[in-house]
Amino acid sequence: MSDLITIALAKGRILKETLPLLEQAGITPQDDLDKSRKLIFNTNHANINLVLIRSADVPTYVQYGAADMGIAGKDVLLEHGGEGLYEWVDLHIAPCKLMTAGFADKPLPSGRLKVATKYTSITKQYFLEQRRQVELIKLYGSMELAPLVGLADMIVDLVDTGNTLKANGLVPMDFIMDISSRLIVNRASLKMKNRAIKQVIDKIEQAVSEPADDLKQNRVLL
Ligand code: PRT
Ligand code: MG
Repeated sequence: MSDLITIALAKGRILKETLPLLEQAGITPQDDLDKSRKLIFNTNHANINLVLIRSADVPTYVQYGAADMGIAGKDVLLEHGGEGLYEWVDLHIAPCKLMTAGFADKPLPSGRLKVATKYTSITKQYFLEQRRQVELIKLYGSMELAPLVGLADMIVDLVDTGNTLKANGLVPMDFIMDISSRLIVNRASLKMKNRAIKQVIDKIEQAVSEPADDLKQNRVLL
């Protein structure tokens, strides 16, 4: 019998794009992941289970082998650090850009910039490379509010359509990096359950390279 493989999936916006990809890979959950309150799901494959967790927790589950593989945003992976796991393939789903943003018409202070973000690790690295002294203010969401209430001069956040910034009177400024979701694999699982893991990876890689028509529309193809 094949080894049991657990795949960690992120709730929220990544899930919407993950489900058609899994479907295309021939992996079908037995319940409706969007509606169910369950956290562990069986699939049409007796040896493949899914767990549904917060996006930021996906690398942690995979790092410790509680899940053999997972799907998470590059932003989340960079913040996590990537210990104990391989970043296997770019799935090209949930694409967006990490950017700095602020007021269009307000000059930035000449001294230390106050930058609010959820992405403190990437942001610290970015401003280090820019040789710019900044004070980082860690937030867990709604970064756009910070400049409006004087908490920060600037934010670093993900931008997709730009509508959220616009709705709050802010503009995107400097591009930091492109972000998309990646398939990650636990290092020990890859060794111990090599055959079963490789089978799942192959299915997913094939789905990525041969997307169904309805998938293509949602994806940035390189
Ligand atoms: O929201 P919650 O705290 O519950 O969890 P989460 O933020 O971790 O999950 P979720 O569902 O928001 O998904 C986050 C993941 O989706 C990120 O880690 C990215 O890899 C990916 N992703 C892709 C995005 C966006 N696009 C995106 N636009 N995550 C967040 N946003 C937010 C952004 O932070 C900003 O508030 O959407 C807003 C900007 O969107 P536009 O279209 O208005 O520019
Ligand atoms: Mg969110």
